[in-house]
Amino acid sequence: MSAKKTSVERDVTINKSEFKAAVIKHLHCTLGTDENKANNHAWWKATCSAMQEHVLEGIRKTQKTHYLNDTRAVHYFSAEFLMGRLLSNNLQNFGLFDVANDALNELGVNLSDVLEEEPDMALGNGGLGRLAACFIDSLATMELPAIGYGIHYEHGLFRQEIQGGAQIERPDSWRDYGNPWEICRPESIQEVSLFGYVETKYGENGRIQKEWHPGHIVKGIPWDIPVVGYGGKTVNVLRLWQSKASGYFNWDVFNSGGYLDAQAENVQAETISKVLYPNDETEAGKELRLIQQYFFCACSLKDIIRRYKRAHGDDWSRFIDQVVIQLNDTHPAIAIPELMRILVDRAELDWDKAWNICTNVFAYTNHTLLPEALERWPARMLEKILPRHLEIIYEINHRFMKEVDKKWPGDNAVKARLSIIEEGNEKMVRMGHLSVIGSFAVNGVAELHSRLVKQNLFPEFDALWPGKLTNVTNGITPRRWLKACNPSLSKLIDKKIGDDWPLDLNKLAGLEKFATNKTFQKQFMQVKQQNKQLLAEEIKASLDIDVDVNAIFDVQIKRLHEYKRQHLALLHIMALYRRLLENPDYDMHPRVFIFGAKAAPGYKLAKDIILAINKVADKINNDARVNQKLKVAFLPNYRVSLAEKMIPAADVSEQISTAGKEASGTGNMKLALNGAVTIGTLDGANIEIAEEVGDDNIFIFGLTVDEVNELKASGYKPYDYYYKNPEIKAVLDWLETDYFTPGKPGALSSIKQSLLDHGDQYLVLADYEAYSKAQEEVDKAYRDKERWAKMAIINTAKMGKFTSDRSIRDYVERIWKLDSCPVRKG
Ligand code: HBZ
Repeated sequence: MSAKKTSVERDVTINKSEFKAAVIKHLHCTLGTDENKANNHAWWKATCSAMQEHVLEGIRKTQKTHYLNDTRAVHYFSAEFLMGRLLSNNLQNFGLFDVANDALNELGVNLSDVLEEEPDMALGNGGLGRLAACFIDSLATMELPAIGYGIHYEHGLFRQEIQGGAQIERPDSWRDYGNPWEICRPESIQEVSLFGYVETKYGENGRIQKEWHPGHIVKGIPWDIPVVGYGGKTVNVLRLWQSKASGYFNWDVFNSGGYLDAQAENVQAETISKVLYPNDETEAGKELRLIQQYFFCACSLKDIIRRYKRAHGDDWSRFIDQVVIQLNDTHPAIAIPELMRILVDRAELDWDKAWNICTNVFAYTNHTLLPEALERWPARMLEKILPRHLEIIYEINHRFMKEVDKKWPGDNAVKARLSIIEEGNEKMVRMGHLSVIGSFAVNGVAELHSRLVKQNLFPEFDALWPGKLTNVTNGITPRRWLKACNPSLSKLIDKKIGDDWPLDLNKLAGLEKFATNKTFQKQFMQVKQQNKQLLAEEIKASLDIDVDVNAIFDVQIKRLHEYKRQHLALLHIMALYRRLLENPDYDMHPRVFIFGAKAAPGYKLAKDIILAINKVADKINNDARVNQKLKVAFLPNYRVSLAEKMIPAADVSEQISTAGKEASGTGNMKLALNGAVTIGTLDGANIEIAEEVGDDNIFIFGLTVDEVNELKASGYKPYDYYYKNPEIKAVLDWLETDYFTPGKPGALSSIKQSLLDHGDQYLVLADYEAYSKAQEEVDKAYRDKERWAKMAIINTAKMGKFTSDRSIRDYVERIWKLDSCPVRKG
C-alpha cells in the first residue's frame, strides 16, 4: 500500500496502481476514449469517475447507517450553495490526493492541470452561499446526520468579463459538458402546486376544511451532490431540485390540440430552476424568485415527510424528535406556512398541534441588517401564487397579535411593528417576522451582529421570548481553506505541529511558540513568497501585468457593495499615486493592490466602482513614474476557485466595511488563516478576530458602531471632510476629470456624487483619514521583516475559533441537539 499513514483514520485505502487502473478503466468504459486521445478534460472526468466509485459506496453506507439508527437529522434549507470545485476536495477528504497525483504522473498527466478543468459549482452569490457549503463539509466531517436542500440552478452566478474596464455578465454554464458528481434520483421526484384558488368546505362535526385547487403543477427532480467528510467515512448529500413540467398536467392541453401551449408550459415550468438571482443584499420582489423559494421548500418538505413516514407511518408525534430544519436567511421562510398547510389541511391536525410541531422544527439564521435586503413580499403576489399560504400567514399573525396584546395590552404601535403584515399603500408580508415567529431559535452570525439583531432589528421579539435570539459566530472549513488551497503552508504546519489540525483547528495555537523563531519565520515567509509567485503568474496570464513578489500583496476580495467600501480603498490608492507624483521619493514599500469582486448586474454605482478601479489601475500600471512602487490588479470573475489562488498569496487582508454593516464576513477568516494581516474596522467577525490575534497583530481603524450612530444623529456632512482634507478634495476632483478616462470626462463622477451630493451613506469620507493612517502603519510594519513574519504566523496560529466545525458544534449543542452517527466499514 502506498497510501500514506497519517493520524487521520481513513476508510478508503487504495494504492497508486489501483488508482491508475481505475482511471484508465473509466477513460475506456465511461468516456469511450483512451490514453492517447484523452485531453485534460477527459482525464478530469475519468479521475472523477474513479473517485465516484468510493463516493457512492460512502453514500450507501452512510444512508444505511442513518436509517438503521433512525437518527435525528438537520435539514439545511438554503437557496444557495457555493460549492466551488469538488475533485480536489474529495481527493483530499478521502486522503487520496497524493495517490492520485502520483498515479496521474505515471500516466504522464499533471493533476493540477486536470483540476483546472473542473467548472466551479457557483450556485450562490457570496458569503451566505459559501457558508452553507462550509457547514455541510463540517457536518459530514463530524459524522452528523444532515442533508442540504436547495435549487439545481441550470445557470449559477454569472461569469464576469471585463471589457474596457467595465463588467459584462455572461451566462455560467457549469453543466454544459455534464457533471460527473451529481446523481439523479427519479425515484424521489416530487410534485409542487402553484396558483389557483382555495375552496372552503364544511366537514362533519362542523370542522372547516380548506382545499387548495392549484392552477399549475410542476415536477421537482432531485439531484444529489455528494458531501464527503474529512476521513471519507460519512458521505452526506446535498439534494438540489430541478423543475420540470409535470407531464400529467399537460396531457389535457396536448390532447385538445394545444401542442404549442403545452410546450410553452414546459418552458415556464423549467424556468423556475433556470437561473440564480445575482443580487446579494437587495430584494427585487420578483414573482419568479418567490416561486423558486416555494418550489424548493415544498419539494424538500415532501421529501422529509416521505422519509419520516417510511419509519413512523402517520404518527406525527415523533416528528419534532427526528427533524430540525435550519433556514439560511428568510429565503426558505415560506416552508413555515407550507408545513402548517400539510399538517392542518392534509394531515388534519388541529391548528395548535400543528403550530407546536412547526415551532419546534424550524430555526432561522439572519445574515443582514441592511433594510434593502430584508425580504418583504406583496400580499397580492402571495395571494396569486400561493393563496392558501397567505391565508395561513394571516391566521399565524392573528394568533400572534393576541399574544402581543397580552404582553403589551392595547399598544397598537408595538403591534404594527411586530405584525407579519406591514400596512401601507401596498400590504407586504415581512418574511423576517414570519421566520422569528415560526422558529424556536434565531441567530445572528457574529457577536456584534447578533447584538444588533436583538437591539435594533427585533428588540420586542427579544423581550417577548428571552433567549430565543442568540449568536453563532460563522466559521470556514480548514480543509478547503488551508489544507487544500495552500499545500505548502499545510505541509510546513504538519512538520511543525503534526497533521491533525484540520480536524482540531485549535491545534494551530502550537505554532505560536515559533512566531519569533528565526528559522520558522523564514520558512513561513518563504511559503508566502512561493504563493505570491504563483499568483503573480496568474496575474500575468490573466491581465498581462507584471507584479513584483517583494511588494506587499494587499487583497480585497468580496462582492462589490458600497457598505464594503472598495471605493475607500480606491480613494487611498489614488492618494498614494498622487503622493508619488508630487514626490517621486515618497517613502513607501512597493505595494500591489489586488481586487476581486462581482457587482449585481442592476447595481449601477457598484459597476461604476469596478470601472473606476480598472481605469485607475490602467493609468497607474502604465505610468513609469510610479509603477515600481504601485500596481493595481483587478482579477476578473472572482469565484471560489480564484479565491483559492488569491488567499494563500495575500500579505494584507482588507476588511473595511462601515461598522455595523457587515454581519460577519468569512473572507476575513480565510485570509487570516493563511497568514494575511487584517486592516479592518470594528465590524462583524473582525472584532472577534482582533480578540484572538491581539491588538498588535491587526490594524484596526475607523469609527465604531456607536460613533457611526452618533455622527449620523448629529448630522453627518461629507462636504466638511472634502473641504478640510486637501487630499480627499484632490482625489475626488481627479475622478471628475478625464485623466483616467481620456476623452470621457465625468465617466467616473458618480462616485464623487454619491460621496458628496448623496450624503455618503457609508461614511467613506469620515473614515478616510483613519484608514490612510492605518495603511501607513501597515507599510511600516511590513518593512520590519521579523515583526511582519511574527504577525503573519500569529494570525495563522490564532484562527482556531473560526473553523466551521466550531460553528457546527455550537449549532448542534445549543440549537439542533443532534448526536453524531459514526459510519463504519461494511
Ligand atoms: O452572509 C453575507 C453577509 O453579508 C456576510 O457578512 C456574512 O459573513 C455571510 C455569511 O453569514 N450575506 C450574504 O452573502 N447574502 C447574500 O448573498 C444574499 C443573497 C441573496 C439575497 C440576499 C442576500 O436575496
